[in-house]
Amino acid sequence: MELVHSGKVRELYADGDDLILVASDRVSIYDVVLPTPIPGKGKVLTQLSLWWFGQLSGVVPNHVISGTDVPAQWAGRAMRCRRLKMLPVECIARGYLAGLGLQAYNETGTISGVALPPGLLEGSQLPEPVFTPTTKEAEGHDEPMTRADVAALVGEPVAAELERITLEVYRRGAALAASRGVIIADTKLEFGLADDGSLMLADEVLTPDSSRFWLASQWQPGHPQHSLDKQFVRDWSTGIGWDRRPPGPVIPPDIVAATQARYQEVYTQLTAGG
Ligand code: PZK
Repeated sequence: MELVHSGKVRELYADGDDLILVASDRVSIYDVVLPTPIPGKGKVLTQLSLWWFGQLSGVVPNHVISGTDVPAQWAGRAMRCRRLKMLPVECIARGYLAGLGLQAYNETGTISGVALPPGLLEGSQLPEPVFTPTTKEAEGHDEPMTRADVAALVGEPVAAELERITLEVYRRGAALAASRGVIIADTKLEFGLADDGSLMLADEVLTPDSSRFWLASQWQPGHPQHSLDKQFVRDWSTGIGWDRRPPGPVIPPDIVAATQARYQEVYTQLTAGG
């Protein structure tokens, strides 16, 4: 199969008219891919995405053709997808203050043009989720976009739909996760257009690689929050004095095992029961 894109932790292959999106077991922290894989991570994230696509199918159609009709070597960690014309916008919804949203708030009191109340802390919940689109940069970091920037790229009607659907996906996902003890602080979505012009949700959805997942029972605004999935790796890498510059350190077996178990728990906690 022809490799069409290779990301930090995933690959995209062409299979005739379809694409095969393959999630690896690679893990990235502080933007650096570590040399040690987390066995099962690719499967967990793929199965979680497939589950969310199903949960959200009433909100927005998606690019998934099949989670099972994929080459055997990637069984469980690949999705067969429709090839879309991808829109050049990272559609982000934020419900809590972290990362670039926190930085914008501290500098301006606003996020993507939305004025926020004073006195919010790192990790605070926002009064309402905010749509904070960014560019997709091939190199370097994505840049914030205004609604006008998005409209200039995709047209006003599509821009309005992107905002509405992104916020709706976030609200539904965050509400479901909250009912199971997990805070989804923010999430990044990607959309594309099908041949008939219809808007579809693409890529992965509401995974810990595309979103910030926090354990509700440990949430404490005023400090950086513990990431539900990668915290053992982050804490260990800090503890050994890694300076966050590549190459990343080899992860010892006990940290691999704890992180592997954590990914399985996140999947079970979100998807189990009704
Ligand atoms: C597409 N990416 C990002 C993902 C990578 C890169 N359905 C689609 N149609 C056309 N293009 C894409 C998709 C999807 N999803 C996604 N780039 C293009 C990406 C995974 C690995 F290397």
